[in-house]
Amino acid sequence: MYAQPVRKETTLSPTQYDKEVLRYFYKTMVTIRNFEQMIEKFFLEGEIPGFVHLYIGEEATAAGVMANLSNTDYIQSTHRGHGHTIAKGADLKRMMAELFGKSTGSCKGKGGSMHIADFSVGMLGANGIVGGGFTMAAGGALAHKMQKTDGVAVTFFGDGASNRGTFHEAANMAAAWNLPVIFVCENNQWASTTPYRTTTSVDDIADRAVGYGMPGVIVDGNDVFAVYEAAKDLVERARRGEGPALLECKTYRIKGHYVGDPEKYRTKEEVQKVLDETDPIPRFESKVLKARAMTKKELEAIRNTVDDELKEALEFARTSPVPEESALFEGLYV
Ligand SMILES: Cc1ncc(C[n+]2csc(CCOP(=O)(O)OP(=O)(O)O)c2C)c(N)n1
Repeated sequence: MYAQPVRKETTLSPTQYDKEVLRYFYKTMVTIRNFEQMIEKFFLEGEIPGFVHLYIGEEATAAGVMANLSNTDYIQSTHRGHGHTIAKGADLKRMMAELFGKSTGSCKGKGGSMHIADFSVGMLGANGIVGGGFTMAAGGALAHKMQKTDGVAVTFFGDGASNRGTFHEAANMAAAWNLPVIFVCENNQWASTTPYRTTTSVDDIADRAVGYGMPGVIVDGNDVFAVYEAAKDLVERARRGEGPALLECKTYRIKGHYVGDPEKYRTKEEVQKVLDETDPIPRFESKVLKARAMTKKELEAIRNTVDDELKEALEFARTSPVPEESALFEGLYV
């Protein structure tokens, strides 16, 4: 049996980190932020079709978890999936094209923002159905177990999704079958227009791990170091065959639930306070600079590379063709 969940903080100084990991953290977080700012702009201008949910403010969770995974590990994501997909290493050009609905997109332009998948990097798919991915991740973990690899599967989900039956069914099965799956809850305090505590009985989602006999860990989801170190322990444990775990990352959704959300349910001051105090990107910058683990020049060079890569991705997406009419019924499962 497991006791109550534990709260973990980072125990290492940035200088104890491999430089490549620090670079990955920063590049990933800045890429997600800038990619989404572009998407927001082009969606509002009508160039991107469909519906868009932004991950801005939650970048440290994707970067901290994914730094522990390789292309053969699986992830499964949500309607707010751009960050996970970028952090898992998906090709930016094909991803941008997918959002623009172009035939060169990772799903041939038929998935769009909420249904991006990129199997080449183990990204099994975003999902428009809240709570639709838990059992898929458990299935991915079962495949690893049956194939006797040391691969793991990670499923990301919101605090709202943790109240769906599929969470409980998958958590129970994963524990009963000792599957290498990590349940990562991104508790961003809101489920659409609903504040966390009005629909959820427990203070921490991680409390629920006890009921399924798996370890539960709580971290500051806006501290990429804390997320990385906590996820590392749980991923290594799963690789060793010690079973599933639940990691709750406390974070905050900076943007509206969807692009265009009038946000009548909260004040601008509430959002600004979180941005001023816990935005993961400036926090990372000041921490590595203070510890002299990275220089301003190194950070700037990374930001420039990200700008170049995003410009290239945008150009690729804009100049790609839309799918042919004849491709309309290709790739359908009936
Ligand atoms: C099964 C289902 N019910 C309702 C919805 C509508 N819906 C879309 S996102 C959302 C809120 C999800 O909240 P949470 O899981 O906390 O994720 P967040 O949006 O905060 O990232 C709802 C209710 C849906 N897409 N699927």
